[in-house]
Order: sequence, then structure tokens, then C-alpha cells
Amino acid sequence: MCADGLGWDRERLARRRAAVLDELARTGTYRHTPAELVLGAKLAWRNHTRCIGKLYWKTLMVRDCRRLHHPDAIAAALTTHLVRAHNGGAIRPIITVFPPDTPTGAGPRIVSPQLVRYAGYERPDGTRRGDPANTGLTRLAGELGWRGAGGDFDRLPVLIRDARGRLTGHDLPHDACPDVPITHPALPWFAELGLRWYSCPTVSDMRLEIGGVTYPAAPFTGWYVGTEIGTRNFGDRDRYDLLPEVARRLGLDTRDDRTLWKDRALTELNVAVLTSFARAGVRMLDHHTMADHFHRYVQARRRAGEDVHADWSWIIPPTAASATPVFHDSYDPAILSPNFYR
Ligand code: NRG
Repeated sequence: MCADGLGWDRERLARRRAAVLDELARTGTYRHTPAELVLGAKLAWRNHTRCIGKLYWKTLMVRDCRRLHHPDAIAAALTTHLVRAHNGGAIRPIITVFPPDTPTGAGPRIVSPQLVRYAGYERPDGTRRGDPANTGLTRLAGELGWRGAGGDFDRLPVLIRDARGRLTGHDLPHDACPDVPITHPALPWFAELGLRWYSCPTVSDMRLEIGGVTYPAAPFTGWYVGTEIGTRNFGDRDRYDLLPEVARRLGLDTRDDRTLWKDRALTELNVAVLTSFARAGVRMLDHHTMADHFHRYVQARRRAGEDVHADWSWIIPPTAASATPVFHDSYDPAILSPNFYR
């Protein structure tokens, strides 16, 4: 894949292979050239089976930060990453690659699952605030001395573990990836819910594996599909759990499932998320458009005699799945290398 992607002939490939084998024998690992790193990161995205956005794999911007070991330097690079990814709202797919694991030591790790996460609080009386997905992370930040305001959308510091295992917390500037306030175009009371969400996700706890080399810290950003927030983050019982509240305000009978109060609440939440991001000028796709794009990409690859590897259960949207073409297709879920792993 590497030789194809970089346009190497047989001789060039043989020379590079010999150099890699020599370096491996001497050091137990080898260093990717910048071009290999860029291609490897793009291929990892293309190979990933749980991403409906991977048709854009060629556009990935790759930042080589393999020289940065100190947590403060890493945190500064993460801020730059967010600014470039956010790009004034025109979200760009981007990955920043930090030092790999080597036989002489582990690379740094980002313990936070994403660069922006809202704290989750569990009070002794059982009441909850914030994002329950992050209660563990919130506790860990607390052990490092962080104190949250106790609200629903308090940003946690990014937790970084350096090569010696030392854990530190780093506050990144909020305006590097601003929050979008959530309102509804036809339901004025929606603003009273006080909902907001950050502009784009930056997954930071997956390791990138290229040619046998592991990069434990390689955070990547893309734009949101509306349902990630409107359906899952806001709707899931073990997340913000907003369906009962929204349904009540819609005047629906929440005691009878047959009123489809959950479905109608989900729809209004998704309308609110999509229109709020549009109004804020932050790039986001709806699940129908995203699924159509993915489906057309799969068909084109198949016509070219290639297969697109994908995990169906991760590709279908969580809302209106059967109204999208991906629901009616099936995919080969084989995991190829390079790839991203948890
Ligand atoms: N569902 C998660 C984010 C996961 C990654 N999603 C992306 N990735 N769109 C959430 O925060 O809701 N991406 O790189 O674009």
C-alpha cells in the first residue's frame, strides 16, 4: 500500500525495505519519513471500519509533532490543532501525530477520550449534572486538583500522561473550539434548556498503527454528523437524557410509548442541533446527506473493483436508519493495517 500510495517503483521499494530492516536490526524500530507518516495516517482513516466520513480520507491534514515529548509542548500543539481544525467554523479533517512507542520507551498518551469533554458530576444525593460519560475523567481531573463549577457544560482539562507515566492536566482555550448554543427555529422554549455543544470532536484516545509502529497519541478531528449530538449525546439515557424533558415541553404523553414521544423529541433535538450549527456557521452534516455521500463512495469503489471495509452497526445512523441507503447495504468488516485502535 505504501509503495503504491507514494508512487515507488520496485527498486525504490527494495531500497527502502532494506533501510528499514537495517534500522530495525540496529534499534528495534524504525522512523517513518514525513511522506510515509502522511500516507499512513490517511490510509488508517480509509481502513477504519467505524467511520462514515472516511470517503474524505485524501483530504486529511497531517501534522508531524513527533519531536514533542513535554506535556506543555504537547498541550500547545493541541491548541494549534484545534484552531486549525475549527478553521473559523469551516471544520477541516486534521490529525496531529506525537512520538511513537519505541523499544526504549513509551510515547506520550492523551488520557482524555476527546480534547473537549464536559465534566460529569454525581452528587452524594444521587442527582447528576453534566455529561455522565465523563464522571470517571472528572474524578481523575479532581485528583489532579481541578475543581468544576458544577454545571452541565464545564470543560475538563486535557489529561496527558508523559513517557515516565506522570499525569498532568491542561486547560486549552475555549475559543480554539467554541461552543455552539442550541436553539430551535420554531420552539422558543428550547433556548431555556440552556443546551450547547462544542464545534467539532477531536478523538484523542486511539492509537494510530502504521507499518508496525504505534503512535499512542494521534488526535484527529472531523466535523460532526448532527445525530452524534442530537440523538446520542442529548438523547441517550446514560448521557444528557433529554427525551422526557423535551417531550413534556412538546406536550406529549410520556406514559404511553405509542404516542412516539421519544421519536418526536429526537426529531426536534436533531432539528435544533442542525439549525444551531448552521446559524453559528459551523460545518456539520445531517445523517441523510452523510449516508448518501458514503453510499455513493462505496458504489464507486465497488465499480473500480475495490471493497470498502466497514462495520455496518457503526455506519447506520442512530435515527431514521432505514430511510438511508446504508441500512440496506452490507459491508466487509475486515480490519486492515494501517488503522486506529482503542
Ligand atoms: N460521537 C462522538 C464523536 C466521535 C467521532 N465523530 C466524528 N469524528 N465525527 C461525539 O462526541 O459525539 N470525526 O473525526 O469527525
